[in-house]
Amino acid sequence: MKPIFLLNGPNLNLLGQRQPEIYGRETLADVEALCTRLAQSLGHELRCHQSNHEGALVDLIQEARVEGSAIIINPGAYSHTSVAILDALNAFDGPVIEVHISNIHKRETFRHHSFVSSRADGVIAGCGTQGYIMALHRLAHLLSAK
Ligand code: CA2
Repeated sequence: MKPIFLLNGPNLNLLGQRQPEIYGRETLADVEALCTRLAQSLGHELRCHQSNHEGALVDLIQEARVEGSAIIINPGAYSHTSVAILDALNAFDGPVIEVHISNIHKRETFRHHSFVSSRADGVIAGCGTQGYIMALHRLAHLLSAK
């Protein structure tokens, strides 16, 4: 079975360092370590990446196209702007779950629309970093049904 890719977009490297009232107190390293352990217990390998650069995220999605079984992606602010990330995801054949730590629908209007949601097989928002855990459980289920 190919690995699941966990991709995080711009500024998510700052998790746990600022704005804990919105994004919680866990660091990205905490989240990645927890998800890696959970993935293993579900019988999957996890590959974690974070980038602040749109093109680098497109490259990672293209890598997942060849080497990955599924994608969990929090595209950060690129969710609301990036047709390039949407196009890259549209070229990926496996299941995609979009995660937002905060409830983007409860925030500023410009955060209400995500280009990625039109491709995602599932969208989790407002569940904190637990959303990544939920996404992994969902993917394990979808991949086992294949
Ligand atoms: O709620 C989410 O997960 C977001 O994808 C986070 C993005 C935001 O632009 C989206 O609208 C919703 C921002 C990530 C910024 O992350 C930080 C974490 C800690 C401190 C500062 C920024």
